[in-house]
Amino acid sequence: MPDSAHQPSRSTAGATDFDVVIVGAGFAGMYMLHRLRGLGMSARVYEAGDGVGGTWYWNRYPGARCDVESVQYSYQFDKELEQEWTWSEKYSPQGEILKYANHVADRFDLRRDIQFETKVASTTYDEGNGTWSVVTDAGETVTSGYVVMATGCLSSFNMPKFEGVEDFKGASYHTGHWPHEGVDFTGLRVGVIGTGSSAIQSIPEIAKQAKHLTVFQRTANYTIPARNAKLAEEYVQSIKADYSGLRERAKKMPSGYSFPFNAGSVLEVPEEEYRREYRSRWEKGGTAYLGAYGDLLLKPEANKTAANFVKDMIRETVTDPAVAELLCPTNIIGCKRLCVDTDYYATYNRPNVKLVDISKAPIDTITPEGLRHDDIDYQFDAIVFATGFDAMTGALFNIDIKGKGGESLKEKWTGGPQTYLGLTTVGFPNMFTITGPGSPSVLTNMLPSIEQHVNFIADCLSYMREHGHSRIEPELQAELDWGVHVNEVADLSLRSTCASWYVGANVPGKPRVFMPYIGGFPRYVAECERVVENGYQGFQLA
Ligand code: NA7
Repeated sequence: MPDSAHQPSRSTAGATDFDVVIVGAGFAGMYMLHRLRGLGMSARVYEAGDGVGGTWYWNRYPGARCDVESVQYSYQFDKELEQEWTWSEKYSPQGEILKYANHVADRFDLRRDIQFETKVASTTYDEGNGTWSVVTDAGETVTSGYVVMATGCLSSFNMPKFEGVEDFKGASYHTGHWPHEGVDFTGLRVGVIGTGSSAIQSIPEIAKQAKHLTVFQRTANYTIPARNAKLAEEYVQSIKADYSGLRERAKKMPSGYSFPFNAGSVLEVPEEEYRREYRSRWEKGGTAYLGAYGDLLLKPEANKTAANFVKDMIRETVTDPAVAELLCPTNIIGCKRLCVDTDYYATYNRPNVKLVDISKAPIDTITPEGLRHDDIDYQFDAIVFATGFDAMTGALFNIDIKGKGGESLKEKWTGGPQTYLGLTTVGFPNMFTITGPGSPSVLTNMLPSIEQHVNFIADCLSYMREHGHSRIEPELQAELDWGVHVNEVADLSLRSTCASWYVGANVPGKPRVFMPYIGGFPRYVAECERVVENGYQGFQLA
């Protein structure tokens, strides 16, 4: 039952419990709430966790940190907030980002409108009233004029169906759902399944504690050293002295993230020169490695130059040549999301770490003592599943969302997500998705993308109120055209060509569709602005 602090207050419109229900209290849900309050609208946020922070609340595995530099992975809507908060490291650790989220929640007094430890089970659109009915897992039902899905892109963790998993006698963990009290692996035999970003960040930390660590790798991944460091006081001051300049430079980048980017072609540069450039970026660290040349994600032969340099670095770092070869990825660099690490490859030089190739044969079964692969039995005290997320649509499908005519979102998107601007979908009036599929989202710095979406939604609701509208739904043609455009730009990039979570390949049965919009942040923002200037072109307002 809901506690009394959360009894519904009347909405400003009077016909529903709230003007808006927001699902999720991560960075998207928190800022959405703040903007709605500014408009004098009533809102309730439902959050499954017992605190704010979203992905940073759940992903507490050892070594978890952001792969975007901290000074840019932050809100920019409030200049005082920007000045008063000081990041301590180049790439902030999970704990510091969570602290920041809590600071924001306190500073803007957000908690009083957030109902924690409550999942939304279903939302149903009532065509007669033009309202949404939202039912929680506690059985509470509230009505609202609008629903905003701030459910996150990487929030529904992916647990593949391994046979025998329930029989394992040791402890098992998923990186995306880590115990809050932390895990001490000291003296334990540990198995890690997966070698994506979460594994690449946690493996060096787990290896330091464990008696022995075995890593099961299906696909080798590219990772660039983070070169993480404490931020010098002078550097922080220089950023704060011109924060708006930094934000403006970032907004002009396709990724919404400011870093040194060279638009030229690597294919016109002598080998000696481009290798010098790759080395310099490898030494500086981070995903800016891929900003070395403009055609790295467009032409396979260009991509190879950057990929080969990383493979050379792997061979230089890892002392056992056979292990080094196993760690060398065979696919396009940057096709799967490029990872950023601290001592990942060097960890395989430790005597207590073993790499097992499972690319040719999958894990047979989890056993009570560990797991079996290729007729070999491995014994573990703990298994870590670093198997990623049901990205972008998983969290939405965990809610039974029903629109006009009782159509479910899951059914509508059986063949892949269909959206207008990644914000709305036909048949689901007055429902918005923050950083939904079909928007730049995971291909960009999430914080500015979240803010841009929240501002779009808040401005739209304000416009509707001013013009006496209470219903918004995209036009079918606008949605179809947007889908064609999203696919067209995806086809131009090498990023759409491999089995990544961008295309849903990591979840068996998920349709293979490149979900985020790869046309770049500036182009996307310009498109949203054009839509607004033309009186919300492509939307039906009633
Ligand atoms: P990822 O990047 O999706 O990585 C998941 C890893 O788990 C990856 O190596 C997968 O191999 C592996 N995996 C998944 N299913 C299986 C099964 N059934 N058997 C063996 N191995 C499996 O998730 P992360 O959490 O690391 O990172 C997600 C994002 O979070 C990251 O991109 C950053 O943006 C932050 P595969 O590659 O599919 O062969």
